[in-house]
Amino acid sequence: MAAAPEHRDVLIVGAGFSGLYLLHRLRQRDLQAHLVDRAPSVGGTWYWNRYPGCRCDVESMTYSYSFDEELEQEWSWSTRYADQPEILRYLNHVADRFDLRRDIQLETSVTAARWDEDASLWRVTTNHGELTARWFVMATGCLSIPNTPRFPGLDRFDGAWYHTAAWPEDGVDFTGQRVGVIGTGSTGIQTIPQVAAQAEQLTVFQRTPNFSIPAWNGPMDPAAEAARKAIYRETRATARRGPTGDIWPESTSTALAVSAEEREAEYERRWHEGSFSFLSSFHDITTDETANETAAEFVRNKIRATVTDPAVAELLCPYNHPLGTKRLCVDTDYYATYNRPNVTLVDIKDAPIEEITETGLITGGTEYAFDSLIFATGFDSMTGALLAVDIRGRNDQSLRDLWAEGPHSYLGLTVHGFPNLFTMTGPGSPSVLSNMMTSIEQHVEWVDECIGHLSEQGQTTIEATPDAQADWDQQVHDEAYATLYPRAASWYMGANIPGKPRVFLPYIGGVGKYTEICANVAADGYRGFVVA
Ligand code: NA7
Repeated sequence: MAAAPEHRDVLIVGAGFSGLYLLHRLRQRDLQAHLVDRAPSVGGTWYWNRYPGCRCDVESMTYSYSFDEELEQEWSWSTRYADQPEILRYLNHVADRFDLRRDIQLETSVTAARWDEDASLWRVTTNHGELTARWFVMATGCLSIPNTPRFPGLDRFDGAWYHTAAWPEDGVDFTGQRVGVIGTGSTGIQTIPQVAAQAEQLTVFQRTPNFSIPAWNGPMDPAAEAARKAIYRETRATARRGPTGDIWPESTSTALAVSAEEREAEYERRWHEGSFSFLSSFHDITTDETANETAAEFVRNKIRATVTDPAVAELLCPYNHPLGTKRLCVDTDYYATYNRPNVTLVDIKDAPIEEITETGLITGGTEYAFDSLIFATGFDSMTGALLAVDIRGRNDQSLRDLWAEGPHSYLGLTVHGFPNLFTMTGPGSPSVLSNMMTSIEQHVEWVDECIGHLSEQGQTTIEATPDAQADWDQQVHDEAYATLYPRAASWYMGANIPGKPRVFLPYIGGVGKYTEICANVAADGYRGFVVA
C-alpha cells in the first residue's frame, strides 16, 4: 500500500521573495507551512537569472523587504542597484536569519494539483511524491518560464547557446569569441554592454528597439544610505500609498500644459535621476499620445547624441510603441556600446531569423557565424508558471482550459472554481507594473491574514464568486484601456508568445488603490468570496 501523502496546512510553491516572506509570516501562526521549489537554492528569479550584467532595475533600498526593521537597518547594499549575486546573498541571508530552511524542500517540481472536494484540500503532485494541503499558494513569479523561440535548426548549432534565464552557475567566459545576442528587452540591454566588453566580436539581433533610461548606478553613498535609513519607515509607507510602489514623486501637471523649455528641463532632471522615475515626469505620459511623444522624442534625441553612427542611432530609436508601454529599460552604457568597433547591430524587424545553422544563423539571406549565441528572448509572462502546472479545481475544471482565452481572477490573487488557491502577483494584480517588493509584501500580508482569520474562525474554504471575478476582470480591462499600454505588442499583453491570447495581464490602477480595495474586501468580511 502506498504511503499516505504528507499533509501540511499550507503548501507554498516558490522560494523567491514572496514565498520566503509568506513562510515567515505563517510560521507565526499555529499553522504548518511547507515550501517547495524546483531550484537547488532559494532565490526564485534571482537564482535563475545570472547572466552578465543582471541587476535589479529598481533601487535596492526600495527593492528589499520592509517587514523587519532590524533587517532593514542592518543590511547594507553595496551599490544603488544591486546585482544578481548580491540579491541572491540577501535572500540566502533572509532564509538563514529567519530559520526558514527547515520548512523548505528544494529540487522539488510541482507538476499537478487537484482540489479534493470531499476532503476540502489540495492534492499536489511533485517529482518526490504527493503532498496535501488545505491552502495552496503559487508564489511562482511573473517571469519564470523562459521563452525560447523554436528557430529551425537550433539543435544543429555546433557552438554553445544560452538563455539568459537559465545561465550556467559557473558563468561563461566569452573572451576571444564571436557572440550573437537575440533580443533587446531589459535583459538584452543589461547584458549587451558586458558581453561586448569581453567578446572579440558581438552581433546584436534587434526585432524591436526599446526605450532605455540610464541607471546611474554606482557604489552606495554612505551618507545617502544613512539618510534613507533614518526615514525608512516613512519612505516605505510612501511606496505603499503611491501608484508605482516606489518613492519618487508623481507629477501633477500635464506635459502639454507647460512650455517646451519647462518640459525639456523636467525630462532632463528625471533622466539624471535615472530609472522609472522618468515615466512619472508628467501624469499624462501614459495616457495621452501627444504627451507621450514629447517624452519619446526626448529619449530618441539622447540616443542620437550618444551613438556616433547616425544610421545605427536611427535603428536604435523606437517608433512602433508609445514610451513605457513596453517595459521601460534601465541601463548602464547600453547605447554607447554601439560605438565600440567590435559591436554590430542587425535589424531583423523585416527579416526574421530564418534558421540556425551549424555555425551561426541566417537572416535576410545573410549568414552570421558565432562561437556562442545568447537568447535574451524573455518569458511566458504572468500566466506561464501558473499554467505550467496542471491545476484542477472543482469538478476537475482545468485552469489551462479556463484561461484558454486569457486569465480570470478576483484581485489577481484568487480564481472562482479553485478554492483556497492563491496566485501571488498573478494576472490581475499590479505586480510587474509596480516595484515588485511593495506588491509582494502587500499580497503576502493579505493572504496571511486571510488564512489566519479563516483558521481562527474554524472555516476551511474561501472561493471567489463568479460575479466578483467578472467585475474584477472588467476593472483590469477598463483601467488598461484608459491608457496607451494596450497599443504595444508587449509581454504585458501576452504578445511576445505566438498563440498566447492578447489580454492585458497586470492591474494598472496603481498599488495604493489596489491595496485599499484589498483591505476593504477583507474588512467587509471578505466581500466577493464565499467562505465556508
Ligand atoms: P523581453 O522584454 O520580453 O525582451 C525579449 C526580447 O527578445 C525582445 O527584444 C524581443 O523582441 C526579442 N525576441 C523575442 N522573440 C524573438 C524572436 N522570435 N526573434 C527575434 N527576437 C525575439 O524579455 P527580457 O528578458 O528582456 O525582460 C523581461 C523582464 O525581465 C523585464 O522587463 C524585467 O522586468 C525583468 P520583440 O520586442 O518581441 O519584438
